Parts: sequence; structure tokens; C-alpha cells
Amino acid sequence: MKSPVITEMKVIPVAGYDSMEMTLSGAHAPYFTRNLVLIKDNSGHTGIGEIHGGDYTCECLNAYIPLVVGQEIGKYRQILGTIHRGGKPAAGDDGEGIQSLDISKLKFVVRAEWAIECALLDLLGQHLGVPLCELLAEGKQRDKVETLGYLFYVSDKDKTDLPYLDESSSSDPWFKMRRGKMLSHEEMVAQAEALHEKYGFKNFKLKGGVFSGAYEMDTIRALKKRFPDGRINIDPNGAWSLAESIELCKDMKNILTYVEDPCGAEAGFSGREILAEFKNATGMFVATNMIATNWRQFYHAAALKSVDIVLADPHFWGLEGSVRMACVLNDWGLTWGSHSNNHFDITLATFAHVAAAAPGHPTALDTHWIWQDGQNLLLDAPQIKDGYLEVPEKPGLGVTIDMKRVEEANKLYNSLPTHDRDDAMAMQYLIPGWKFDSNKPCLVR
Ligand code: GKR
Ligand code: MG
Repeated sequence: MKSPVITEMKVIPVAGYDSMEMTLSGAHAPYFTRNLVLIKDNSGHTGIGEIHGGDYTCECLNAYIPLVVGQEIGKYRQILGTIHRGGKPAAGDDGEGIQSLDISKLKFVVRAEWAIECALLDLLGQHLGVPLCELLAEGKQRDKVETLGYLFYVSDKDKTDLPYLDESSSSDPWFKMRRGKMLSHEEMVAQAEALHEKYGFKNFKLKGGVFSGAYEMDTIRALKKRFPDGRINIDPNGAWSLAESIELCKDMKNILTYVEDPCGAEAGFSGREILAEFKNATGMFVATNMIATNWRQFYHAAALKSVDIVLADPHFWGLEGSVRMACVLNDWGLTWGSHSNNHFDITLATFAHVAAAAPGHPTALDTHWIWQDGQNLLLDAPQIKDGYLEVPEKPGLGVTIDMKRVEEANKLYNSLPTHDRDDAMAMQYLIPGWKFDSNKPCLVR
């Protein structure tokens, strides 16, 4: 008896709204983009997947359709293997990855086929009558997944004429706050308080690489004062030099639980070597989503003992690959977590399943969903309550797509002049002629 056969695969690019969040890359534009994959089989089921946006990823997905349609869902590993091994590096992919957070290279680190993996696992779970997480590694490890509050400095959108959303009249205190300016220590503590109130987060990550390291450490101190039991982390995306990172972190051991990508490649040494030196000098726990984004990079990071926590985003590593990483890390006494970019709730559901299958004690999961919450593409988006993301219980991904919302998001996408992320565009309203520099916080020019 054969497993169901795939009859159709659709790729739907979509867009959603964002705040003017600040990072080393500049300022988030009013819109973010994603690509959705919908796969149907001859048993009447539909599987769904979501991945990063942009024309490159969309074109890759469309090119894979003939390799997917007509195949049995039971052979999903063969399908993915054919796609994964068959591709040649794209023009412009120099293998550098996102070591320096050049976001134009993110599309090469993200692998379009993992959206197909998600949709196929969704179908297989529905066929077998089990939730997706039961199909990964040793199956479901937990019913809910600890999640962190991802804090961003937010710039004043009124300094631009860009069409950012205004939610200042919302009755929800977090929604009311999230599109407006938040740059001072007090405003950042208020941001964390609103998130704690709405989602119950007890752990926070501050996106750094915006102000001077000293200013950002003062924000961290203010956050720790307000949430003394919280695990607090800062991620300047490698903006600081090794010497500056050591200086900034030397008094922060009881304040920061760990630090994410404080420094990166310098003086001819790779980010893996520099982070190993940082760890030796400070004894702090280090997380990364920049210097170990594939198995070859991870080999060197592990050999050098550069990191303690690998944020293995399933969009970089695949769902199976991310959980495979979680197993390796757990066996070696290291910690798994996941990185995120702006996303819809299909990714949220995917993260819930992957993290549910990660053995051991993962670090609280990253998610940008709090900045998008309300722009649901699902009728039943998983909820974050008391700081934990619930894991859908129904078979497969366990969620139901809202096609009306998808059509609207696709319409928005088609109305945009460009589909690729460009954080320099909004930033140039704040600092004319602003250019990305991987070693300078975005407001330090
Ligand atoms: O969405 O601006 C953002 C983030 O800063 C993203 O680009 C990072 O890749 O969240 C990410 C991280 O943890 O490094
Ligand atoms: Mg990071």
C-alpha cells in the first residue's frame, strides 16, 4: 500500500506589517515578507510551511515544484535529499554566511526546501494521525515550550514618511505601545513589563548593536533590576570588538545569563576563533546564530569550544536538522535554542513542534511573533501564555490556514515595490546617507 501522493504544490509570497525596530542592520521597514508553501495530497489533506521572504527564495521554491508533485509523502526524505543535494551555490553566495550580519546573505543561509519539509511533515502527521513533533528524533518531549520576550529599541516612525502602522488607539496595552518610539532605558523596561503582562515572559533578549555598548548595558541593568529572577541576554550581532566585549561583560556575570554573538571576525581571525577567546577571557556562556549556521561551521565552532548555545533556526537547518542539532548538543552537555526573524504564525507553530522535540533543556525560544501578533494567517495560531508557547495537539502541524487572510497578505506583497529586506532604507531617514557597517552600532556614526 502506498502513502498518499502529492497532487499540487503552491508557493504564495506574503507580506505583513512591522515596527521601526532597530538593529545593527539599520531599522526594520514598514513591511516584512515571507513565502508560504501549500502542498495537497490525494487523500484530501493540505500541508503548510512558511519561510523567509524575497524573490530568491520564492524562485527556488517554484523551481522545486516538479521534484515534489507526483511523489509519495512517505518518501519525503528522498524528495528533500534530491532538492538539498541537487542545488549549486547561487551566484553571489560566497560561503561567508551571516558571520558579519550582512542581511543580503541571509537568503543563502535560509534553505527554501525546509518550508517544503514542514509541509510534507504536516501531511505525514495528518496521514499517521500524530502531531508533527512525534515524527522528529525521539518524539514529543514537552507540551509547551519556554519562549523569551524579544525586546527591540524602536525608532520614531514619525521621523519618516513611511507607511508604518499606528496602533496607538488599540485597547490592548502591548499593541498600543509596539509601533511607537522606545529608546530610553525606562521605555525599554516598560516594553518588557507590557510583554510580561500580556504573554507572561520571564526571560528577555535585548537586540543590541544600536547604541554604544555602554548604553545598552545600562538598559540591561535596568531590565535586571525590574526582573531580578529573569534570564536576560543581549545580542549585538557581533558589533563589538573582542576587547570591547570583554570590557563590557566583565561586570555583567550576575546580570546577563548569557550573551549572544557579542563579537565576530577580526584581525584575520574568524568569528569562531574570536568567540572562543571571548569565552576564555570572561567565562561567560555564549549563544550564536551567526557563526554556526551549518554543520561545517559547527564542526569548527565545537572544536574551538566557541559557543554553549546554538540557535539552530529550522529555516537554516531544516526541522529534522535542527532537532538533530538539539540531540548532539544535549549529548555533549551543550544547549539548543532557535533564532528567528519576523514571521507569521505558521512559523510559530513550526517552532513549537521543533522545540517540543528538542531533548534536554533548551534555552527559551526566540520569536518575533509579538511584533506581528494579530496579523494571523491561521484560524488557530498557537498561544503564548505564562511565558510558554503551546504545542498544537492535532495531527501534523495541527493548525488551520485562513485563506482569506493569506490572500490579503499576498495582495499586500504584490503591492510592494521590493520584496527583499532592506534595513538601510528606513535608517537613512534618521541618518542621511547611512550605510551598514558590521562593526558599528547603527546609531553610532
Ligand atoms: O530581525 O532584525 C532582526 C534580527 O536582528 C535578526 O536580523 C537577527 O538575525 O534576530 C536575529 C538574531 O538573533 O541575530
Ligand atoms: Mg542573534
